[in-house]
Amino acid sequence: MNPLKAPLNETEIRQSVSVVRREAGLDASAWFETISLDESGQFPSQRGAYVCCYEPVSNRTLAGIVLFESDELRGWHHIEGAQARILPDEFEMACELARKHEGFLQALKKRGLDDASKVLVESWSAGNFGSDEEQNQRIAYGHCWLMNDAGDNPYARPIANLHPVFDLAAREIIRVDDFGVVPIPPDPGPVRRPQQRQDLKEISITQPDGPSFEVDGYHVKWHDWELQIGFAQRDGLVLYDIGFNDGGRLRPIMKRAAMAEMVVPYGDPRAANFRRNAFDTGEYGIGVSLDSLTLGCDCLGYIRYFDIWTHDWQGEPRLIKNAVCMHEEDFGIQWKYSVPSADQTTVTRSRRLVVSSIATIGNYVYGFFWYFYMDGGIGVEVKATGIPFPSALEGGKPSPYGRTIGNQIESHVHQHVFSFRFDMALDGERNSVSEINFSAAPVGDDNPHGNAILTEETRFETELQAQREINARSSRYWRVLNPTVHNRYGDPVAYKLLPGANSFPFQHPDSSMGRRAAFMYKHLWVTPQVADEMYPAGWFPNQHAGGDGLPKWTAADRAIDNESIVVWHTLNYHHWPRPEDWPVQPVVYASFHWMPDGFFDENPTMDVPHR
Ligand SMILES: [Cu+2]
Repeated sequence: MNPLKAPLNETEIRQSVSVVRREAGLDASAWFETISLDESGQFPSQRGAYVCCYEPVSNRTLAGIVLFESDELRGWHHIEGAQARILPDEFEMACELARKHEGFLQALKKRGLDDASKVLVESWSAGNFGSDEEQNQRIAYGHCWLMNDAGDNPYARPIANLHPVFDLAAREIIRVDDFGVVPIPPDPGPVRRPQQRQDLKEISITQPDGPSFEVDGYHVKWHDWELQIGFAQRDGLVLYDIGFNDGGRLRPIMKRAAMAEMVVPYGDPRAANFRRNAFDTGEYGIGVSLDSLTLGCDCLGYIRYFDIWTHDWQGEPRLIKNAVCMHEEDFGIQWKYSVPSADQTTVTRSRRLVVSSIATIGNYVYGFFWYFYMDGGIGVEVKATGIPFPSALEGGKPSPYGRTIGNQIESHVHQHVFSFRFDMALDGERNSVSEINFSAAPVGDDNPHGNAILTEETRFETELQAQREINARSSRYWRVLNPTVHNRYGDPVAYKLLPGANSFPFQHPDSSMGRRAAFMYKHLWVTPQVADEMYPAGWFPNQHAGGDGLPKWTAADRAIDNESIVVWHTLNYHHWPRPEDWPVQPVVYASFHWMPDGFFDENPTMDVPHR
């Protein structure tokens, strides 16, 4: 195990808090947005924590690095114009504020609601639409629901058009936006049902000889794969030093892989609904939202769990037991060939190593699944479930932007846009990226039968060339290659990034949302490895006006050919909700795949036991 990349432990979180409280000169009201492993690269041989604090009295966000061995604070500074993420503790605080606010209680009364304790108020990030309050205050927009008595679906009964607006720093409601009473949908939308079918027989997965992986701390060896499991408060699950043991030689593939940002823009322009644009990573944080997983429910089989330490806003450490799940799965056949004339069939089974974690953020639940296959493939899959954001029908009909999915309930068109970040290290530090496109050759002397298919590979030299979109028409994919290491056939060794089902954004690029999430307009970005270029919409998207992150960094059009590079892939799941998504959504999948593409000299699974 590389101890420098292990997640922070309880002692280190406590030490980070005490050093910052001692050294930073913060007001007593200041709280801790992030205490996470330092990955700045400034102190490569020491363990440290990146610490970010918010100070309400001055509306300032500040950050620096705590070094554990020397017990000191380095580089502490105010980040001009930055607004810290919204923490779960602030959600609770805001809900309590609303339940006691006279104007809000009156707005509830207008809707026939007398008991505010049954109303859930969530304080969503406000975005940045140019109002003064967004520039000078820490703002959140409330969304409200009447909770059901069973307590299993707080979102079933939306209270439409009612939005308390919070100043989270002052801990007060600055006004209550009320766009008019809409009847509250009547059904409590229970998720847990008294009648459950009895005809499903148990599936039991056993590994009598134990699993095929070995674990040393956070370091994992499985089949020919090696990797180290890591964690960041913001990214959640991080994978380090992914490599493949090829005939006794460990060949590096990626130095770091993680989901770096996700944003969910909604397509309803009315009332305050245009503000629904959650950056779940940058505005709330995936790591702090991870579930504690349960054997037999979240994960089935022979499971190795990893616990993770996170913290609350006072910096008090909080253990997420079983935050990361790892197991092996049988995955059907690996390969098969039959020779009927010889009555001979050869077949091998495929299996994969699964590393996953699940985050619950408000109404939605996201599973992040990483698959390592024996053939050298790496699968990345998001499983989205939970409760689609509901709104109440006005006048008995859905709006042009939504669809009826429940009794008096519509849900609006939206997208879940993920940005995955990969520090590449294919057989060494310096890599390049190319794009492959296929086309039909013109009919002519070289193509008399009109069947010829042309293959064109274009290698990117600089960042602006490498901002690319998917194209099913040309069967487009991208290759990461090492131009100085060659396979048996003399070609540079490479992995292909094969897009899966994907989509394009519909927000206008010059809209507030378009500027703030500009990364979503390209499915591929390639940048040089720079330690603090971690998040594609910048480090502080909350209330940010936009333009930060990938568009800002890549404007310099830096060289990326035969350099240390980062590959970013945008995965866009377009969601037009269905009645079948209600009251809780069956898992939907969004995924893509890395495949060796001349990295090996032949099928790397020829040694897998066959029959
Ligand atoms: Cu959705």
